[in-house]
Amino acid sequence: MSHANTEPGEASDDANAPIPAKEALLRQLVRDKMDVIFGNPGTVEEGFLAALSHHPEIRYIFGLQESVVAGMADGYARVTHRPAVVQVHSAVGLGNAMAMLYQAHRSFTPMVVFAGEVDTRLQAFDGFLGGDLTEIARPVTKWSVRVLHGPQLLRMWRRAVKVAMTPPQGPVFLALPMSVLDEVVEPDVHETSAVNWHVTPPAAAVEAIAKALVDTSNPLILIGDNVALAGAQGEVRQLSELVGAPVYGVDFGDLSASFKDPLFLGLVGHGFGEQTRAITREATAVLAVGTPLFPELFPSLKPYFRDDARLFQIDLNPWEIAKNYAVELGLLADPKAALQEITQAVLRLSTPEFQQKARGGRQRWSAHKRAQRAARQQAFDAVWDRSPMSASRMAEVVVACLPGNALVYDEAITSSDELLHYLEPSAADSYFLGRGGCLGVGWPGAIGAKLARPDRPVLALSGDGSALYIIQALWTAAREKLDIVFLVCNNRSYRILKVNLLHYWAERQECPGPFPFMDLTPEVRFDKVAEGFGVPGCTVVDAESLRAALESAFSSGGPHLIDVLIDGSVSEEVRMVIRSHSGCA
Ligand SMILES: Cc1ncc(C[n+]2csc(CCOP(=O)(O)OP(=O)(O)O)c2C)c(N)n1
Ligand SMILES: [Mg+2]
Repeated sequence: MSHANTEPGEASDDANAPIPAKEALLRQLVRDKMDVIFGNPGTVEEGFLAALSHHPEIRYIFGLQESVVAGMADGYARVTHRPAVVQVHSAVGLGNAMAMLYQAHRSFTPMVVFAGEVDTRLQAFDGFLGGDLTEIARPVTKWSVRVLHGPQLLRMWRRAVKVAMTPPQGPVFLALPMSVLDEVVEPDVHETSAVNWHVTPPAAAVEAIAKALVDTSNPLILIGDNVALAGAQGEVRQLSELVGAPVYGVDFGDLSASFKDPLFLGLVGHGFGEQTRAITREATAVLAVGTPLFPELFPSLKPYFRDDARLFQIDLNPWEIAKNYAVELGLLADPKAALQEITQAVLRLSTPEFQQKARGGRQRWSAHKRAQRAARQQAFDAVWDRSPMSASRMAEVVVACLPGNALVYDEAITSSDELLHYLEPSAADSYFLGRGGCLGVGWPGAIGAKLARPDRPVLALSGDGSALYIIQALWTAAREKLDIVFLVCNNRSYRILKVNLLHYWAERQECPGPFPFMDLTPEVRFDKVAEGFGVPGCTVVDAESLRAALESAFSSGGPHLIDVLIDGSVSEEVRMVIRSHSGCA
């Protein structure tokens, strides 16, 4: 059957009968089970979208702004561990998506992004919406290309998928001129090949790392998102317990360890290197797995490690190995396979002295964790009855009301520590932290997560400031009737910027002054905004009404927004700065 006799979307008898390239691309998506497209349409994509409308097996998730679109794709890819497909509109749609693509690129989320553009014959006119799309996308993608020939579309598409999925994973971009999409081609659809990256390290390297961990007095394990990618949470716990080493999350957005593990001591944070040094500088041997060292905004210029510390780094990303710090051994290997091998080697090398030392480590660090938790609980108890309610009181109620199999997306910013204290997320793929530095990823990310796991209740927490970067994401949740509870941790400010400015003043021995541009006044009525987008909303001011709102939202289905008014003061931090500097009045 020739394509002239075949309706769009209708299967031809002959799989290779000529069809428009856009139709071939849709078949390729179905072949690879990449059957969700996140997008926002424009004129130059309309031909593709008209063809898509004949493919009910592919779902188009409509976002009202490209930042929302790319954010939803990010969440979807993080939960499915597969590449998400993103369609944006020419230079302007790509421009709107840039911040989300930046964060996806920095945090290694696999996505295939494409934009339409005019017919190649018209590009020389440099007309309306013209622009060099591939140059715009290049810095925030692993690979950025324009397809110029219809018959080559699927070859380049499949390569794009492979590049996005091969560690270090990340977004890729294709510019697809209308003339290329309309060209009639022999489709040649076949499954996209994947690179198997489960590479076992060489035995000698394994032996050397194991021996160092056995010989050393004070080991430390640092982990990041490539541990979660490899599914190596259990291997981290096993090795840390075997050698008695504390574990800290460094570049930690996915759940690379259970917060309930007795030796997992939390996250080092991505702000200040000095805080990280307090953790790293005592270690005599450091094993970093699947994480950059260090991704902080303000790295320390002083050494993070003792002069005689032995540093080992295992990652799937060669760029990150020995990027900033000399390593005794850097291993390009699958974290899961490497940790399994190292554990076996440690068991072989184990002696009674080593076992005693490891037992000492386990006792010391699990006691340290218990003491840390107790101190935090004490601090939370001290502000328990505060009005507006404290972030910790809010977190306690939220966690108590959370359905057992819930998936939590956390962009709670300065309320996140409180949430983590009560939640102690444990199961892989049950907790996702906003990453990559771009605010607003939380709510679209939760929508993507819900689409990936429709069977699980989803809670999306966001700071009030963060939510306002992508507030129209609520419309997509209403349109798709998604059971998501959107919770605003509303302190009516960019509170973290106040805390960071206090650090800045303290470092420079300056007295605190007024905070510039950090209060969100006039107040935003999130409940009314949500209702405008078709999402029932309410505002709560105390723990009891929060509990009632959560119970009702989780039991009634569809999206709900709960705006929780919490304490946004930073008076304790101000007092700390004043105490550290005697010159303040
Ligand atoms: C797209 C983007 N714009 C601006 C910033 C700078 N920024 C970092 S944190 C922050 C404030 C976050 O406020 P909110 O979400 O209310 O959380 P809170 O600090 O109050 O807990 C801002 C504006 C950013 N990281 N990303
Ligand atoms: Mg805030």
